[in-house]
Amino acid sequence: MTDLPISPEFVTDQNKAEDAALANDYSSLGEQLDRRGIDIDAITKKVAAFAVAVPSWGVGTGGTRFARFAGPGEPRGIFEKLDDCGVINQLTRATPNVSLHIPWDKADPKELKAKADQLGLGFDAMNSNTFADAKDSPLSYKFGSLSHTDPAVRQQAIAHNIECIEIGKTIGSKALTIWTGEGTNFPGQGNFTRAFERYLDSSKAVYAALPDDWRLFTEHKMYEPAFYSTIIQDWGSSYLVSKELGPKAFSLVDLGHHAPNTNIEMIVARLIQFEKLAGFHFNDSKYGDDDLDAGSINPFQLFLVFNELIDAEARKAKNFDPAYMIDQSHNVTDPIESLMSSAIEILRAYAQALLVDRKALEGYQDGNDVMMANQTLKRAFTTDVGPILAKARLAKGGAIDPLAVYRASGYRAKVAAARPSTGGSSSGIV
Ligand SMILES: [Mn+2]
Repeated sequence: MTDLPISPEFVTDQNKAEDAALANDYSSLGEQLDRRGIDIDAITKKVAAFAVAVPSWGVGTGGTRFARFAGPGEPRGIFEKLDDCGVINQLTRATPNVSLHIPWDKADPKELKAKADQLGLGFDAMNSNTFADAKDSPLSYKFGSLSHTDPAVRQQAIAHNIECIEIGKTIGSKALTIWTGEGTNFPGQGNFTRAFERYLDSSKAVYAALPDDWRLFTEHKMYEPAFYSTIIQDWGSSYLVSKELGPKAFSLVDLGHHAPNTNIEMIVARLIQFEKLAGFHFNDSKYGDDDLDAGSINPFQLFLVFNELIDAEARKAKNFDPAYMIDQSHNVTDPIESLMSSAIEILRAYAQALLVDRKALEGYQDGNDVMMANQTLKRAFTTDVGPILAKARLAKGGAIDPLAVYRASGYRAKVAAARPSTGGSSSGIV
Protein backbone atom coordinates (compact mmCIF):
# COMPACT_ATOMS: atom_id res chain seq x y z
CA MET A 1 0.00 0.00 0.00
CA THR A 2 1.87 2.97 -1.21
CA ASP A 3 -0.59 5.63 -2.19
CA LEU A 4 -3.78 5.71 -0.11
CA PRO A 5 -6.43 8.29 -1.04
CA ILE A 6 -6.50 9.87 2.43
CA SER A 7 -3.29 10.58 4.33
CA PRO A 8 -2.72 7.82 6.94
CA GLU A 9 -1.39 10.45 9.34
CA PHE A 10 -4.70 12.30 9.11
CA VAL A 11 -6.59 9.11 10.01
CA THR A 12 -4.27 8.46 12.98
CA ASP A 13 -4.78 12.02 14.13
CA GLN A 14 -8.55 11.78 13.94
CA ASN A 15 -8.49 8.47 15.81
CA LYS A 16 -6.61 10.05 18.72
CA ALA A 17 -9.70 12.02 19.74
CA GLU A 18 -11.74 8.80 20.02
CA ASP A 19 -9.08 6.51 21.45
CA ALA A 20 -9.78 6.86 25.18
CA ALA A 21 -13.56 6.53 24.84
CA LEU A 22 -13.15 3.42 22.71
CA ALA A 23 -10.78 1.84 25.23
CA ASN A 24 -13.38 2.38 27.97
CA ASP A 25 -16.30 1.08 25.92
CA TYR A 26 -14.32 -1.95 24.78
CA SER A 27 -13.25 -2.88 28.27
CA SER A 28 -16.77 -2.50 29.63
CA LEU A 29 -18.20 -4.65 26.82
CA GLY A 30 -15.38 -7.13 27.45
CA GLU A 31 -16.46 -7.52 31.08
CA GLN A 32 -20.06 -7.97 30.05
CA LEU A 33 -19.18 -10.66 27.51
CA ASP A 34 -16.82 -12.33 29.94
CA ARG A 35 -19.77 -12.92 32.29
CA ARG A 36 -21.43 -14.72 29.36
CA GLY A 37 -18.32 -16.85 28.83
CA ILE A 38 -17.28 -15.01 25.67
CA ASP A 39 -13.72 -13.82 25.01
CA ILE A 40 -14.08 -10.39 23.40
CA ASP A 41 -10.62 -10.47 21.82
CA ALA A 42 -11.44 -13.72 20.02
CA ILE A 43 -14.56 -12.09 18.54
CA THR A 44 -12.59 -8.97 17.55
CA LYS A 45 -10.02 -11.15 15.81
CA LYS A 46 -12.73 -12.86 13.77
CA VAL A 47 -14.35 -9.54 12.89
CA ALA A 48 -10.98 -8.17 11.77
CA ALA A 49 -10.58 -11.15 9.44
CA PHE A 50 -13.99 -10.71 7.81
CA ALA A 51 -14.18 -9.06 4.40
CA VAL A 52 -16.98 -8.04 2.09
CA ALA A 53 -16.43 -6.93 -1.51
CA VAL A 54 -17.73 -3.67 -2.92
CA PRO A 55 -19.18 -3.38 -6.42
CA SER A 56 -17.41 -1.00 -8.79
CA TRP A 57 -20.79 0.33 -9.93
CA GLY A 58 -21.82 1.13 -6.36
CA VAL A 59 -19.55 4.17 -6.05
CA GLY A 60 -21.55 6.10 -8.64
CA THR A 61 -25.01 7.48 -7.94
CA GLY A 62 -27.73 5.08 -9.04
CA GLY A 63 -31.22 5.96 -10.07
CA THR A 64 -34.65 4.67 -10.76
CA ARG A 65 -36.56 4.31 -14.01
CA PHE A 66 -37.72 7.89 -13.48
CA ALA A 67 -34.55 9.84 -12.84
CA ARG A 68 -30.98 9.88 -11.70
CA PHE A 69 -29.68 12.76 -9.64
CA ALA A 70 -25.91 12.73 -10.02
CA GLY A 71 -23.79 13.64 -7.01
CA PRO A 72 -20.65 15.79 -7.04
CA GLY A 73 -17.36 14.20 -8.00
CA GLU A 74 -18.80 11.00 -9.45
CA PRO A 75 -16.13 8.64 -10.77
CA ARG A 76 -15.95 8.86 -14.56
CA GLY A 77 -14.35 5.50 -15.19
CA ILE A 78 -13.01 2.39 -13.53
CA PHE A 79 -9.78 3.97 -12.28
CA GLU A 80 -11.63 6.71 -10.41
CA LYS A 81 -14.08 4.10 -9.16
CA LEU A 82 -11.13 2.20 -7.72
CA ASP A 83 -9.93 5.37 -5.95
CA ASP A 84 -13.32 5.65 -4.23
CA CYS A 85 -13.26 1.94 -3.34
CA GLY A 86 -9.80 2.60 -1.89
CA VAL A 87 -11.28 5.20 0.49
CA ILE A 88 -13.97 2.78 1.67
CA ASN A 89 -11.39 0.13 2.45
CA GLN A 90 -8.86 2.54 3.93
CA LEU A 91 -11.35 3.74 6.55
CA THR A 92 -13.34 0.54 7.21
CA ARG A 93 -10.60 -2.05 6.52
CA ALA A 94 -13.42 -4.45 5.68
CA THR A 95 -13.65 -4.15 1.88
CA PRO A 96 -10.31 -5.16 0.34
CA ASN A 97 -11.86 -6.49 -2.88
CA VAL A 98 -13.76 -4.90 -5.73
CA SER A 99 -16.21 -6.69 -7.99
CA LEU A 100 -16.05 -5.57 -11.64
CA HIS A 101 -18.83 -5.34 -14.16
CA ILE A 102 -18.05 -5.96 -17.82
CA PRO A 103 -18.29 -4.11 -20.18
CA TRP A 104 -18.64 -1.08 -17.85
CA ASP A 105 -15.20 -1.59 -16.31
CA LYS A 106 -13.26 -2.83 -19.31
CA ALA A 107 -9.63 -1.68 -19.20
CA ASP A 108 -6.11 -2.98 -19.68
CA PRO A 109 -5.82 -5.75 -17.06
CA LYS A 110 -2.22 -4.76 -16.27
CA GLU A 111 -3.31 -1.21 -15.49
CA LEU A 112 -6.22 -2.47 -13.42
CA LYS A 113 -3.89 -4.67 -11.38
CA ALA A 114 -1.36 -1.88 -10.92
CA LYS A 115 -4.01 0.59 -9.78
CA ALA A 116 -5.53 -1.94 -7.37
CA ASP A 117 -2.09 -2.82 -5.95
CA GLN A 118 -1.38 0.83 -5.37
CA LEU A 119 -4.58 1.16 -3.34
CA GLY A 120 -4.13 -2.14 -1.51
CA LEU A 121 -7.14 -3.64 -3.29
CA GLY A 122 -7.83 -6.94 -5.03
CA PHE A 123 -10.63 -8.20 -7.27
CA ASP A 124 -13.64 -10.30 -6.40
CA ALA A 125 -16.21 -12.03 -8.63
CA MET A 126 -16.64 -10.85 -12.23
CA ASN A 127 -20.11 -9.74 -13.29
CA SER A 128 -21.27 -10.12 -16.85
CA ASN A 129 -23.88 -7.92 -18.45
CA THR A 130 -26.31 -9.32 -20.95
CA PHE A 131 -29.25 -7.36 -19.60
CA ALA A 132 -28.33 -4.31 -21.67
CA ASP A 133 -26.90 -3.86 -25.13
CA ALA A 134 -23.26 -2.88 -25.23
CA LYS A 135 -22.39 0.01 -27.55
CA ASP A 136 -20.56 -2.20 -30.06
CA SER A 137 -22.88 -5.18 -29.72
CA PRO A 138 -24.14 -6.42 -33.12
CA LEU A 139 -27.18 -8.27 -31.71
CA SER A 140 -29.74 -7.01 -29.22
CA TYR A 141 -30.73 -8.49 -25.85
CA LYS A 142 -34.13 -6.84 -25.98
CA PHE A 143 -35.82 -10.24 -25.91
CA GLY A 144 -33.28 -12.07 -23.81
CA SER A 145 -29.70 -13.28 -23.92
CA LEU A 146 -28.81 -16.75 -22.66
CA SER A 147 -32.41 -17.89 -23.21
CA HIS A 148 -33.04 -15.94 -26.43
CA THR A 149 -34.95 -17.75 -29.18
CA ASP A 150 -32.18 -16.90 -31.69
CA PRO A 151 -29.08 -19.10 -31.34
CA ALA A 152 -26.86 -16.27 -32.62
CA VAL A 153 -27.92 -14.01 -29.73
CA ARG A 154 -27.36 -16.85 -27.26
CA GLN A 155 -23.90 -17.37 -28.74
CA GLN A 156 -23.08 -13.69 -28.32
CA ALA A 157 -24.15 -13.86 -24.65
CA ILE A 158 -22.09 -17.02 -24.09
CA ALA A 159 -19.04 -15.41 -25.68
CA HIS A 160 -19.45 -12.33 -23.48
CA ASN A 161 -19.53 -14.45 -20.32
CA ILE A 162 -16.44 -16.34 -21.45
CA GLU A 163 -14.72 -13.01 -22.11
CA CYS A 164 -15.53 -12.01 -18.50
CA ILE A 165 -13.81 -15.18 -17.30
CA GLU A 166 -10.79 -14.39 -19.46
CA ILE A 167 -10.52 -10.85 -18.08
CA GLY A 168 -11.05 -12.17 -14.55
CA LYS A 169 -8.18 -14.63 -14.96
CA THR A 170 -5.76 -11.80 -15.67
CA ILE A 171 -6.69 -9.83 -12.53
CA GLY A 172 -6.98 -12.67 -10.01
CA SER A 173 -10.74 -13.16 -9.88
CA LYS A 174 -12.05 -16.66 -9.12
CA ALA A 175 -15.77 -16.43 -9.84
CA LEU A 176 -18.29 -15.31 -12.42
CA THR A 177 -21.71 -14.06 -11.35
CA ILE A 178 -24.47 -14.24 -13.91
CA TRP A 179 -27.65 -12.29 -13.55
CA THR A 180 -30.00 -11.87 -16.47
CA GLY A 181 -33.38 -10.34 -15.77
CA GLU A 182 -34.80 -11.79 -18.94
CA GLY A 183 -38.23 -13.28 -19.14
CA THR A 184 -41.59 -12.14 -20.44
CA ASN A 185 -43.97 -9.26 -19.87
CA PHE A 186 -47.10 -10.91 -21.31
CA PRO A 187 -48.69 -14.29 -20.74
CA GLY A 188 -48.13 -16.33 -23.87
CA GLN A 189 -45.06 -14.30 -24.90
CA GLY A 190 -42.73 -17.21 -24.27
CA ASN A 191 -42.74 -20.87 -23.40
CA PHE A 192 -41.47 -21.37 -19.83
CA THR A 193 -39.96 -24.80 -20.46
CA ARG A 194 -38.28 -24.11 -23.78
CA ALA A 195 -36.82 -20.84 -22.49
CA PHE A 196 -35.36 -22.56 -19.42
CA GLU A 197 -33.92 -25.32 -21.61
CA ARG A 198 -32.19 -22.72 -23.76
CA TYR A 199 -30.91 -20.95 -20.64
CA LEU A 200 -29.49 -24.19 -19.27
CA ASP A 201 -27.81 -25.08 -22.56
CA SER A 202 -26.19 -21.65 -22.77
CA SER A 203 -25.08 -21.80 -19.13
CA LYS A 204 -23.50 -25.19 -19.77
CA ALA A 205 -21.38 -23.64 -22.52
CA VAL A 206 -20.20 -20.92 -20.11
CA TYR A 207 -19.58 -23.47 -17.36
CA ALA A 208 -17.43 -25.52 -19.73
CA ALA A 209 -15.07 -22.53 -20.07
CA LEU A 210 -14.68 -22.17 -16.31
CA PRO A 211 -11.14 -22.86 -14.95
CA ASP A 212 -10.92 -25.63 -12.34
CA ASP A 213 -10.43 -23.23 -9.45
CA TRP A 214 -13.30 -20.95 -10.46
CA ARG A 215 -16.94 -20.95 -9.43
CA LEU A 216 -20.02 -19.88 -11.33
CA PHE A 217 -22.70 -18.01 -9.37
CA THR A 218 -26.28 -17.77 -10.55
CA GLU A 219 -28.26 -14.85 -9.16
CA HIS A 220 -32.03 -15.04 -9.00
CA LYS A 221 -34.43 -12.12 -8.97
CA MET A 222 -38.16 -12.25 -8.58
CA TYR A 223 -39.07 -9.67 -11.22
CA GLU A 224 -37.81 -6.64 -13.16
CA PRO A 225 -37.09 -5.85 -15.90
CA ALA A 226 -39.40 -8.67 -17.01
CA PHE A 227 -42.67 -8.10 -15.18
CA TYR A 228 -44.66 -11.25 -15.92
CA SER A 229 -42.10 -14.06 -15.75
CA THR A 230 -38.37 -14.07 -15.08
CA ILE A 231 -36.24 -16.99 -16.13
CA ILE A 232 -34.39 -17.38 -12.81
CA GLN A 233 -37.08 -15.89 -10.61
CA ASP A 234 -36.33 -17.59 -7.32
CA TRP A 235 -33.83 -19.74 -5.43
CA GLY A 236 -35.57 -22.90 -6.68
CA SER A 237 -34.76 -22.16 -10.31
CA SER A 238 -31.30 -20.98 -9.29
CA TYR A 239 -30.72 -24.22 -7.42
CA LEU A 240 -31.83 -26.21 -10.47
CA VAL A 241 -29.26 -24.35 -12.60
CA SER A 242 -26.47 -24.99 -10.08
CA LYS A 243 -27.47 -28.63 -9.81
CA GLU A 244 -27.63 -29.13 -13.59
CA LEU A 245 -24.29 -27.44 -14.22
CA GLY A 246 -22.11 -29.28 -11.72
CA PRO A 247 -19.89 -28.93 -8.65
CA LYS A 248 -18.44 -25.53 -9.57
CA ALA A 249 -21.89 -23.93 -9.83
CA PHE A 250 -23.60 -22.25 -6.88
CA SER A 251 -26.63 -20.09 -6.15
CA LEU A 252 -26.17 -16.50 -5.07
CA VAL A 253 -28.59 -14.75 -2.74
CA ASP A 254 -29.22 -11.04 -3.34
CA LEU A 255 -31.24 -10.00 -0.30
CA GLY A 256 -33.35 -7.51 -2.29
CA HIS A 257 -34.44 -10.01 -4.90
CA HIS A 258 -37.30 -11.54 -2.91
CA ALA A 259 -40.90 -10.77 -2.18
CA PRO A 260 -41.49 -8.78 1.03
CA ASN A 261 -41.57 -10.99 4.13
CA THR A 262 -39.79 -13.90 2.42
CA ASN A 263 -37.88 -15.98 4.94
CA ILE A 264 -34.48 -15.39 3.33
CA GLU A 265 -32.53 -16.94 6.22
CA MET A 266 -34.32 -20.21 5.58
CA ILE A 267 -33.40 -20.09 1.89
CA VAL A 268 -29.80 -19.60 3.02
CA ALA A 269 -30.06 -22.63 5.31
CA ARG A 270 -31.47 -24.79 2.50
CA LEU A 271 -28.73 -23.79 0.06
CA ILE A 272 -26.08 -24.52 2.69
CA GLN A 273 -27.60 -27.90 3.51
CA PHE A 274 -27.49 -28.93 -0.13
CA GLU A 275 -24.01 -27.45 -0.68
CA LYS A 276 -25.04 -24.84 -3.19
CA LEU A 277 -24.71 -21.51 -1.42
CA ALA A 278 -22.55 -19.19 -3.55
CA GLY A 279 -22.71 -16.17 -1.31
CA PHE A 280 -24.48 -12.85 -1.10
CA HIS A 281 -25.28 -9.54 -2.60
CA PHE A 282 -26.04 -7.50 0.50
CA ASN A 283 -28.55 -4.67 0.50
CA ASP A 284 -31.92 -4.04 2.09
CA SER A 285 -35.43 -3.45 0.83
CA LYS A 286 -38.86 -2.55 2.10
CA TYR A 287 -41.05 -3.34 -0.90
CA GLY A 288 -39.40 -4.55 -4.08
CA ASP A 289 -35.80 -4.61 -5.19
CA ASP A 290 -35.17 -1.27 -3.53
CA ASP A 291 -31.37 -1.71 -3.30
CA LEU A 292 -31.30 0.19 -0.03
CA ASP A 293 -28.29 0.18 2.27
CA ALA A 294 -27.58 -3.10 4.08
CA GLY A 295 -29.13 -3.10 7.53
CA SER A 296 -31.03 0.16 6.98
CA ILE A 297 -34.52 -1.38 7.05
CA ASN A 298 -34.30 -4.78 8.66
CA PRO A 299 -31.07 -5.36 10.59
CA PHE A 300 -32.67 -8.31 12.40
CA GLN A 301 -33.05 -10.17 9.11
CA LEU A 302 -29.39 -9.52 8.33
CA PHE A 303 -28.50 -10.90 11.74
CA LEU A 304 -30.65 -14.00 11.15
CA VAL A 305 -28.88 -14.62 7.85
CA PHE A 306 -25.52 -14.45 9.63
CA ASN A 307 -26.88 -16.67 12.36
CA GLU A 308 -27.33 -19.39 9.71
CA LEU A 309 -23.82 -18.76 8.38
CA ILE A 310 -22.18 -19.03 11.81
CA ASP A 311 -24.23 -22.12 12.51
CA ALA A 312 -22.96 -23.68 9.26
CA GLU A 313 -19.39 -22.71 10.08
CA ALA A 314 -19.70 -24.17 13.58
CA ARG A 315 -20.87 -27.54 12.28
CA LYS A 316 -18.30 -27.44 9.44
CA ALA A 317 -20.86 -27.64 6.66
CA LYS A 318 -19.50 -29.16 3.46
CA ASN A 319 -18.69 -26.99 0.43
CA PHE A 320 -19.36 -23.91 2.51
CA ASP A 321 -17.32 -20.94 1.34
CA PRO A 322 -19.67 -18.02 0.77
CA ALA A 323 -18.60 -14.98 -1.22
CA TYR A 324 -19.70 -11.70 0.36
CA MET A 325 -20.46 -8.65 -1.70
CA ILE A 326 -22.50 -5.48 -1.38
CA ASP A 327 -24.92 -4.69 -4.22
CA GLN A 328 -26.82 -1.46 -3.69
CA SER A 329 -28.05 1.55 -5.59
CA HIS A 330 -27.34 4.87 -3.88
CA ASN A 331 -29.79 7.47 -5.07
CA VAL A 332 -29.85 10.11 -2.34
CA THR A 333 -26.65 9.57 -0.34
CA ASP A 334 -22.94 9.89 -0.99
CA PRO A 335 -22.17 6.38 -2.31
CA ILE A 336 -18.90 6.21 -0.35
CA GLU A 337 -20.78 6.90 2.89
CA SER A 338 -23.47 4.37 2.04
CA LEU A 339 -20.95 1.65 1.22
CA MET A 340 -18.94 2.31 4.40
CA SER A 341 -22.09 2.29 6.49
CA SER A 342 -23.27 -0.94 4.84
CA ALA A 343 -19.93 -2.67 5.34
CA ILE A 344 -20.15 -1.74 9.02
CA GLU A 345 -23.73 -3.04 9.30
CA ILE A 346 -22.72 -6.34 7.69
CA LEU A 347 -19.85 -6.68 10.15
CA ARG A 348 -22.23 -5.79 12.97
CA ALA A 349 -24.58 -8.63 12.01
CA TYR A 350 -21.61 -10.98 11.76
CA ALA A 351 -20.29 -9.98 15.20
CA GLN A 352 -23.74 -10.28 16.78
CA ALA A 353 -24.21 -13.73 15.28
CA LEU A 354 -20.85 -14.79 16.73
CA LEU A 355 -22.27 -14.00 20.20
CA VAL A 356 -25.14 -16.51 19.97
CA ASP A 357 -24.81 -19.19 22.63
CA ARG A 358 -25.21 -22.08 20.21
CA LYS A 359 -25.09 -24.83 22.79
CA ALA A 360 -27.84 -23.22 24.83
CA LEU A 361 -29.86 -22.54 21.69
CA GLU A 362 -29.70 -26.16 20.62
CA GLY A 363 -30.82 -27.26 24.07
CA TYR A 364 -33.81 -24.91 24.02
CA GLN A 365 -34.70 -26.01 20.49
CA ASP A 366 -34.53 -29.70 21.36
CA GLY A 367 -36.50 -29.10 24.56
CA ASN A 368 -39.10 -27.00 22.72
CA ASP A 369 -38.46 -24.06 25.02
CA VAL A 370 -39.68 -21.56 22.48
CA MET A 371 -39.32 -18.42 24.60
CA MET A 372 -35.76 -19.11 25.70
CA ALA A 373 -34.69 -20.16 22.20
CA ASN A 374 -35.92 -16.82 20.85
CA GLN A 375 -34.41 -14.95 23.80
CA THR A 376 -31.04 -16.54 23.08
CA LEU A 377 -31.02 -15.01 19.61
CA LYS A 378 -32.37 -11.66 20.82
CA ARG A 379 -29.71 -11.45 23.51
CA ALA A 380 -26.98 -11.65 20.88
CA PHE A 381 -28.81 -9.31 18.52
CA THR A 382 -29.36 -6.61 21.13
CA THR A 383 -25.73 -6.53 22.25
CA ASP A 384 -24.03 -3.32 21.13
CA VAL A 385 -20.97 -4.67 19.34
CA GLY A 386 -19.88 -1.22 18.13
CA PRO A 387 -16.70 -1.20 20.25
CA ILE A 388 -15.67 -4.57 18.75
CA LEU A 389 -16.09 -3.24 15.21
CA ALA A 390 -14.18 -0.05 15.98
CA LYS A 391 -11.37 -1.94 17.70
CA ALA A 392 -11.05 -4.31 14.70
CA ARG A 393 -10.84 -1.33 12.33
CA LEU A 394 -8.31 0.45 14.50
CA ALA A 395 -6.10 -2.64 14.73
CA LYS A 396 -5.91 -2.74 10.94
CA GLY A 397 -5.15 0.95 10.47
CA GLY A 398 -8.71 2.06 9.76
CA ALA A 399 -10.82 4.77 11.32
CA ILE A 400 -12.61 4.46 14.65
CA ASP A 401 -15.43 6.49 13.10
CA PRO A 402 -15.14 6.06 9.30
CA LEU A 403 -17.96 8.44 8.35
CA ALA A 404 -16.68 11.27 10.54
CA VAL A 405 -13.12 10.87 9.27
CA TYR A 406 -14.33 10.72 5.66
CA ARG A 407 -16.28 13.95 6.10
CA ALA A 408 -13.38 15.66 7.87
CA SER A 409 -10.96 14.60 5.12
CA GLY A 410 -12.72 16.69 2.46
CA TYR A 411 -12.28 13.85 -0.06
CA ARG A 412 -15.60 14.46 -1.80
CA ALA A 413 -14.92 18.17 -2.35
CA LYS A 414 -11.45 17.35 -3.62
CA VAL A 415 -12.66 14.82 -6.21
CA ALA A 416 -15.58 17.07 -7.16
CA ALA A 417 -13.05 19.66 -8.24
CA ALA A 418 -10.94 17.12 -10.10
CA ARG A 419 -13.82 15.28 -11.80
CA PRO A 420 -16.08 17.60 -13.74
CA SER A 421 -19.40 15.97 -14.52
CA THR A 422 -19.59 14.11 -17.83
CA GLY A 423 -23.34 13.79 -17.69
CA GLY A 424 -23.22 10.04 -18.16
CA SER A 425 -22.44 7.20 -15.81
CA SER A 426 -22.35 3.46 -15.94
CA SER A 427 -23.91 3.25 -12.50
CA GLY A 428 -27.37 2.06 -12.10
CA ILE A 429 -29.77 -0.33 -10.55
CA VAL A 430 -28.71 -3.93 -10.66
MN1 LIG B 1 -27.28 -8.41 -7.16
